[in-house]
Amino acid sequence: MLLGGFKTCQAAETKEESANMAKVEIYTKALCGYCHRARRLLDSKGVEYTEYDITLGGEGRREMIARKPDARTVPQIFIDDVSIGGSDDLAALESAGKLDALLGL
Ligand SMILES: N[C@@H](CCC(=O)N[C@@H](CS)C(=O)NCC(=O)O)C(=O)O
Repeated sequence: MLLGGFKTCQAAETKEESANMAKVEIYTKALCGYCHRARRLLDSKGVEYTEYDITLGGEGRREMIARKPDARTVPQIFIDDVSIGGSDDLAALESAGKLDALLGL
């Protein structure tokens, strides 16, 4: 009985967490220090994100430019489809104490 109740509780929390979790996407290139720095910050938060490696250009790069026409550098980070900029911008949001709310944490 007790075990059953505990399981139900866990399931509800998991569902709630994923409902609040933001969609995070990051366009990166290989050997990009700023990309590494951005990923490390996101990893430290334990959030899941989708990474598009555009080292070779192609469709991923075209898509990034379509979403953010003035993008000249990587990483380019999107949270819930809103461009938040690059690694410095991500770090600035963290320093300002605004990143967790954006990430739904
Ligand atoms: N201020 C930017 C700097 C990003 C940056 O300079 N990225 C380099 C790669 S590490 C870049 O995109 N260089 C131009 C290129 O690779 O086409 C940020 O914080 O994201």
